[in-house]
Amino acid sequence: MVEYGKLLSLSLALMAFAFMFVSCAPAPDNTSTTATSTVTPPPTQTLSIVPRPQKIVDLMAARGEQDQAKPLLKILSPGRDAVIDGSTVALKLDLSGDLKGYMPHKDPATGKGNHVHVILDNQPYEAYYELGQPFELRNVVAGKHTLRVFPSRPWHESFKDEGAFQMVAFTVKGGGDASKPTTTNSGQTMANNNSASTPATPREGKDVSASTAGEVDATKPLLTYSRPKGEYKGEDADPIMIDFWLSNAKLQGDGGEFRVRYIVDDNEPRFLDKWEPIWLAGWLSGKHTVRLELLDKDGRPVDNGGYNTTSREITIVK
Ligand SMILES: [Cu+2]
Repeated sequence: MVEYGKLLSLSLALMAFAFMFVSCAPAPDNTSTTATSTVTPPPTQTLSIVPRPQKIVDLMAARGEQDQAKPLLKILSPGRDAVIDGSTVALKLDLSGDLKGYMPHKDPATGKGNHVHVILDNQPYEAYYELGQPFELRNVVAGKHTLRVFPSRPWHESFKDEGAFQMVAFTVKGGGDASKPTTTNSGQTMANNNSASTPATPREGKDVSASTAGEVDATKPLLTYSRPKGEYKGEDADPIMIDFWLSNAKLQGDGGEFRVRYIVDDNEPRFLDKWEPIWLAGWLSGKHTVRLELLDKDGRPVDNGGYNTTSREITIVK
């Protein structure tokens, strides 16, 4: 009897254990099956190319001839292969050429205007408005860097004439703190409050992310990503322009052999065979990635220091 009692309590314990296990295990399966069958699938984004928006067409008409300008940009500072002590790099540009009234300047009322796109290494560009004042790149880390510049319009479309684009390589000694995070998008114009050398007038400038140059060859085909970047809100959120600069490469639709491939999120790749901006409509609110790549005639990516394949995350707020 004693033996039987032991056996009984053991089997009761085993049954209790088994019951606990059974009652816990299947639960997640059941709930997930129920959930997937009732949730509406997320809407898919279908982008299409649309004409240049009418408000930009109207703006161009109001600007007179300046969109036919042939601006020439020169980088006065930093000099070619300059070695700079410290983490602040002052950029000075000279703008000449057939300007037809084109001049960078931010309208204080609208916060918009012609400006120059300034690209350190392969980071997103910064806007430079008042060329009479140097533009400071702050917190630049030690090492080799490249700067690329080209003139742009208030809606961020670049001028594409020969001589509009310039690139220079330079080296920073000392440099900024690589562990410091990227500064906020709190505005393009910031007074330098943290040193005794605070200029009397606020200077344009920006803290930059930590990066160094790619092994880029200025004589080889080079795709410079310009737009889109950052956040797009309200009426600016649809359509959105894709724009880039091409050096030493002609696209197939322009009589050359190269193509530009763009990929939005994980959609199928699409191709650009003419060097001109496109406007894409149909964006959904949220974060998206836009990737631009330069391809050779066989459809293979053309490497140039890693700059010819660039992805940016953008945010659409509708
Ligand atoms: Cu711009």
